[in-house]
Amino acid sequence: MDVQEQFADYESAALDAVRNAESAEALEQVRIEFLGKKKGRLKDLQSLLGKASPEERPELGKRFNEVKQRVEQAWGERKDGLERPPESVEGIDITLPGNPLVIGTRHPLTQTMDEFRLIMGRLGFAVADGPEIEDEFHNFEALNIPHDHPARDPLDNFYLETAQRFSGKPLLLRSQTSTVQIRVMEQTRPPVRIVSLGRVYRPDAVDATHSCMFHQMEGLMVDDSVTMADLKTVLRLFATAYLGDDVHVRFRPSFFPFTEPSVEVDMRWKDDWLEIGGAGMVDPNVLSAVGYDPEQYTGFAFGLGIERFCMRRHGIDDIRRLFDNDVRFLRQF
Ligand code: FA5
Repeated sequence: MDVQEQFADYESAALDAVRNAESAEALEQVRIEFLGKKKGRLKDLQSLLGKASPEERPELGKRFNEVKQRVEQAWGERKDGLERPPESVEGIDITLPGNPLVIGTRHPLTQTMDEFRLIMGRLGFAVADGPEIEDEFHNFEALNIPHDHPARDPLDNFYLETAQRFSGKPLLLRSQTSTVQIRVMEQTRPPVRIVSLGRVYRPDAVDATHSCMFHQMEGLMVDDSVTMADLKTVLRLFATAYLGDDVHVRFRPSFFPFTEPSVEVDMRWKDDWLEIGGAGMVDPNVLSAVGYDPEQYTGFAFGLGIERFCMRRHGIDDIRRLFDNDVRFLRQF
């Protein structure tokens, strides 16, 4: 075999070995055998150069370098290929998109409340919070609900006997978010413009439209000259923002101890009237209880049932579906 043939033989054997190496270890063995610096087949090839005549040497040197370069390049490419993740694992094409990860969705009531906060924020109302465990002052007295009022009947409220033993005064789960009106006014001076959204508790008989735990959005605005027209405007803007332009808001005379005059608020949407809450002008006694001068300030307040809105918007026919926590139902929202 002449020198040229030996070069060709080396090159084809090296390229075959590189192609057939199935692992990094096998490829390293190929490197030692074909490209090793101290011994191995490249070294043998190099020694042929030394034996060549001075005339042949430049041509052979060039050929040697070309062959060496091609083998090194093939080796480098094979190394990259082995390090790259395979595109197919046991018949599975791992470059295809996988099944989407099923993550949870926000509860429809949470979505409704987030949207309410946003709408009321655009109308200039800040968000306030209050505790769900309340004392009688904030749940009743400051709201002008006297001691002998039927709303304070233990049978109509969830009183907490154990908590009372520790605190030394009667405590209960708040029955309305109107408690937050008092807590906010105790701590701020007018102008006041807040909403408060949260859970309230009543031992009501549970049916398709009533739950013993539900959510309300309280609204309160107090300033120099707040009127009933402001109240209706805010409620109409709110209702149309949530449901759409064809919403009508209607007031019916009513009674709440903490507002005077008081109204029931109804809303008509898609030809159906729906009672959504109570409202009215803040009673002067309430303003006095928190140290506001009723001669100087007026205000309106409202309390809306959040479930009713959410059910109407999404066509949910039974309030209990919101609390069953059946993911097949909740996943739809
Ligand atoms: C009140 O709770 C007053 N605090 C509202 C208010 C606030 C009046 C400020 C004046 C000024 P009422 O008890 O009507 O009012 O409840 C308000 C709304 O809560 C109802 O219209 C209804 O939408 C909802 N609601 C009442 N009870 C339940 C219940 N058991 N389950 C679900 N939603 C209820």
